[in-house]
Amino acid sequence: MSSTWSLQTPRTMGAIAIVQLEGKNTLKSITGRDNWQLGKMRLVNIPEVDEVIAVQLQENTALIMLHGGMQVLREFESRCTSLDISKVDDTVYIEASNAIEQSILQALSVAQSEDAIDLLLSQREKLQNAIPTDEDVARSARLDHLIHAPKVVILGKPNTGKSTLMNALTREQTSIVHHLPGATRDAVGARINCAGLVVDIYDLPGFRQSADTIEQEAIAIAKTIYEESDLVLSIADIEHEWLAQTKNLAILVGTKSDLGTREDADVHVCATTGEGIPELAACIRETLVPQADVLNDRPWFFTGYKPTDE
Ligand SMILES: Nc1nc2c(ncn2[C@@H]2O[C@H](COP(=O)(O)OP(=O)(O)OP(=O)(O)O)[C@@H](O)[C@H]2O)c(=O)[nH]1
Ligand SMILES: [Mg+2]
Repeated sequence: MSSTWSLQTPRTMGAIAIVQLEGKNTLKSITGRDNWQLGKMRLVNIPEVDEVIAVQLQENTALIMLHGGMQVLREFESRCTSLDISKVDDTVYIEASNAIEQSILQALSVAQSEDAIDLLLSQREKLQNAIPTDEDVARSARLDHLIHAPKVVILGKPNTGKSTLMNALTREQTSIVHHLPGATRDAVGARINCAGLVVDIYDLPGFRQSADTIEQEAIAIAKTIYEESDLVLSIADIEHEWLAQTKNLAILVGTKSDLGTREDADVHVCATTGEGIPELAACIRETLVPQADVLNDRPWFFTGYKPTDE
């Protein structure tokens, strides 16, 4: 078995950094100490790296707790490289008894929406020897939005109230609002909770012809975000028409409902008073992750799922 290490804590400044070591004698080779008793913590000095707390958890698995500074981590990393201990990105969960449990624990560690937790925990038995149908694949892709925050873009003609809507959804002054069209120059993004579903929402500048090269550049970036989006909130008020768009998952949002409502909108909002905002949030959630999918008894073949090796 080869020697590997993986970082268990985020790769950023912190009080401690926890590293998991795999492989026979990996802890011995990195600390230079022998006779590790299973489960017994020791304070050891790794020369020119750090004074660390280390524990051998199982015959082939150990943990090292370093101080969490970036320089310490860099020193540790180069020490591992010089000892031929390679870095792996996937955490090995010693409590997992098979590949399915391993992938469930991995997904739990990155899941963004709370609803993912119970659903992932209920997949252990369901996934045993399960073979996905086409319908399972489609439903599983929708449920994956509970793990990885989907991208939602607000798209519409200038001055239709996109930024005001963005601020109502984020409950903060995230975007500049102005009575003159063209107020939003750059795409503005924020992570929000939409009726239990965590999404990344982007307020895009109104796509329009402009002689200003900087504005054209900003619109080009916004178009890329639009292309990558999972859902479009297509915006129009009573004065402006919908912007032509080609995404098949879209909600038609009629804004400025205090000034009049559009017959052809799916949802009506008045972002200045907050009217219709909870309904829009519920609609976003239901469109991306329908409740029927959450309640469905079939297995969820989430991204990263590995069939059991038993
Ligand atoms: N009456 C009313 N006015 C609104 C509402 N929402 C936005 N407005 C006004 O509409 C104008 C444009 O609002 P913005 O949110 O800046 O519009 P936008 O679509 O982001 O505009 P650009 O960034 O220029 O494309 C501002 O004067 C807002 O105060 C609303 O619900 N009711
Ligand atoms: Mg704007």
